[in-house]
Amino acid sequence: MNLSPKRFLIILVLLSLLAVTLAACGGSKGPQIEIKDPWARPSPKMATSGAAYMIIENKGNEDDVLIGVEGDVSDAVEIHEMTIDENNVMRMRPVEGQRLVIPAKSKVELKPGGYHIMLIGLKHQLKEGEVIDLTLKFEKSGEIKVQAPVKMEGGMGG
Ligand SMILES: [Cu+2]
Repeated sequence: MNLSPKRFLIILVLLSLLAVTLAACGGSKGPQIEIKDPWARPSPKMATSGAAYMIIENKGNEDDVLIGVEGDVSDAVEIHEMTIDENNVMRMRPVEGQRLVIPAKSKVELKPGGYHIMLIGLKHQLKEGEVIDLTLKFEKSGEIKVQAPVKMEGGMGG
């Protein structure tokens, strides 16, 4: 193959264009977390704990992990999941290692009967109409603040 200086220059230009394109794609790499429909359940009068729910969507091309939640409505906040034991009894337990993986191009739904954010040691009763502040901590995306209105289940469609 005869590589004239002109051809060589064209190839060089094409290669550098390719490099620029790849770099641009690289910029959008990583997780891209979006929180949808956060809400918390009203707590019964004497209840010492409450629960909050939401949909955590990851539109990026890399997994992320929810590694903790902070809030000031309770003494502690834990990531929990509901499971059904051998006697068909529903139980909840803290998610192992407090690590909830949010896979790339996917979403994890926190909902009654499944994953939830447990508000342990409520400082006051959660009443409908109130809005609670939570800070979600992700391994790669960092902290994301969420405002969860307190409302009855299924209070809002969609
Ligand atoms: Cu729980």
